[in-house]
Amino acid sequence: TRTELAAQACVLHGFALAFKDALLAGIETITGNAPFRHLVTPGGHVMQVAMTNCGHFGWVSDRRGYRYEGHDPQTGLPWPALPEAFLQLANAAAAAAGFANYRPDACLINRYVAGTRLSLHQDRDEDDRVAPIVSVSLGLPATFLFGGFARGDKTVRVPLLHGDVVVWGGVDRMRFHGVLPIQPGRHAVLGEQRINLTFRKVR
Ligand code: MD3
Ligand code: FE
Repeated sequence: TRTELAAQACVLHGFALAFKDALLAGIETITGNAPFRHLVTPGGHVMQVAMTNCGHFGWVSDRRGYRYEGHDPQTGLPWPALPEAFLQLANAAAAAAGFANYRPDACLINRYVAGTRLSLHQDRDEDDRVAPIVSVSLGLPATFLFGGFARGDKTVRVPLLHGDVVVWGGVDRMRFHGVLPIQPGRHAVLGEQRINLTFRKVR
């Protein structure tokens, strides 16, 4: 089933469940080579969410700013490749949401533990501001905040469960969004964490 959030944004409930073994194996390989780390914002704050990346580009933040980099600054190595199963999932989810021929070149992997939140923001570091972002939720549940085009616009709360996929593109691509603090709990497969993958077209 699916929930429409806006003209070009929807939740595909459970869409990633068919891919979960490949997702978990991929995350193991990726984080073995590019470990989760807490980035520092340009303002000097340590981010609550731990992050890593795979694909041609990875999102990084430091005192100099936010940007995409071809190499992991922590190891000097290229980011791990996007596994084929990740690309197939992202492409199939985008197609189901009405975006044909989606070919992401980056995947940001976020890890949340109990109490971790992600404050309201826009994703504006990608050159392509229209191509969809495909988001895959794994592990502990989350409440996603879906806003408008100005920070102060009303937000709606969207519950996201293990296996849910959200697709946002076109006119809804630049909406403000965030994640409320994760409630303590244990997921049967992922344990005491939530992992979110966001596929992006950067260049
Ligand atoms: C709506 N991640 O990594 S994914 C992020 O659950 C991020 O980890 C959240 O926001 C997470 O930047 C939310 C869903 C998402 C991603 C991008 C969007 C929603 C979006 C871009 C525009 C509108
Ligand atoms: Fe975001």
